[in-house]
Amino acid sequence: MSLGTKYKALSIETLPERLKGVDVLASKVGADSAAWQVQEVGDGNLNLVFIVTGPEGKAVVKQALPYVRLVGDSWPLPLYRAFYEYHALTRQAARDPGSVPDIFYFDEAQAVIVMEFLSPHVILRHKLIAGERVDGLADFLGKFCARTAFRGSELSMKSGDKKADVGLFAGNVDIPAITEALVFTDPYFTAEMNHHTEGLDPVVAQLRSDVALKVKLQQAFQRFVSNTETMVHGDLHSGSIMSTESESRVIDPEFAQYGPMGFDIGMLCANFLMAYFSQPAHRGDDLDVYQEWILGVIEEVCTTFEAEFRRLWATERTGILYPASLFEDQGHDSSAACDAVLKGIWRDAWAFCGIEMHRRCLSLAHNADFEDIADPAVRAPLEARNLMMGAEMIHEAERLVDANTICAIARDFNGKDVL
Ligand code: SR1
Ligand code: MG
Repeated sequence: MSLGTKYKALSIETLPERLKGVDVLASKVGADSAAWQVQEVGDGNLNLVFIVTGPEGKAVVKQALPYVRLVGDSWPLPLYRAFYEYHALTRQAARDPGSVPDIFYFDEAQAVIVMEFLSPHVILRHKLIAGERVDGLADFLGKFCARTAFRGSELSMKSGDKKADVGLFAGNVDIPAITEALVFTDPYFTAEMNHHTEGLDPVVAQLRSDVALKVKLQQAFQRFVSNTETMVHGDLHSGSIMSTESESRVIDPEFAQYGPMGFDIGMLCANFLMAYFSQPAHRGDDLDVYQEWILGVIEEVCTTFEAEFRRLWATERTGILYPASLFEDQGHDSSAACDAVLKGIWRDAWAFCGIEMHRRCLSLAHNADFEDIADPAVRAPLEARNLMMGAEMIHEAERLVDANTICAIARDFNGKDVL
């Protein structure tokens, strides 16, 4: 059933009437739409998100707005992002089964996706601010990043399928353009929508005058826009993950595009590092223990990623790249080739990581880890540690060996007065 060809934003009041004919939704929550209760819970920067509760259950209805919610209708944004989100979700579900919510229905004209209501999951970022732990988190995320990276590339896919998919996602222009501006460009000059905590000016001036840094980060940017080796989630931060005490899912892939394999894991590690640096403002006696738990998650995400990537390399290398015909079939070990591919992934990942650490403090769309710290005098020195470590990540990306080293650098900055 179609909801009509002319787009109209849903509201709490209109949703039951407009979606009552969507059989799959009725089957999840109950057919009597008059009994549905609707809450709007979207707390992201872009979309409407409704929870529909009926006599038989709950479902989530997500609808794109024709503008950036965070800014308002002065910043129009195409509805087609729901189309890419839907297609990204179906690919992630195939590449890492169970990693994303079940999708029940998609209406392209209305930019509406109806999906599974996850319960008792909450946004991971809120858990990290509250000092909560999630069992199995690192294993889940490391495998998600490795499986989606590997299985979305020509290490695994048929070349024709991969090319068709790159073509499909190439239509997603305006959403990656947000990343191109807000992540890779705006932090490094006085762009219009930028803001940063008072007191950070000396650090910001230092970063913006560091020409070698700008060269490195623009090289990473060049790889981001030019290298279409796999389908990336494109916005994998702790607000795009929902967790219980022991189960997690990845949500919100509307920024999906074909890009470098190291992008998602780099962004993800950046968000754990920002959680780490913000903790002194959120914790009491358990500060050290909880910060070490976060670093443990980073290390395990990375070791799990490597192990899973190597497992897939050994068992699922069915694409045109590094074929067995050139290696194993000739009696040649391909592990040196796998090492080289991983080395490139980590080089990219650490640079993207440092850039994400910068953008969340310097351009539009900061994160709650720092923003929830009400007192700028407390927030600024913590953000300064994060910013300076970000710069080191970008400068040193090619030389950083492993997550152990990253965590050692984080501990070092965590004990420094940078301002
Ligand atoms: C204008 S959108 C700002 C940010 O929100 C999204 O979640 C992405 O992170 C984007 O960069
Ligand atoms: Mg999002």
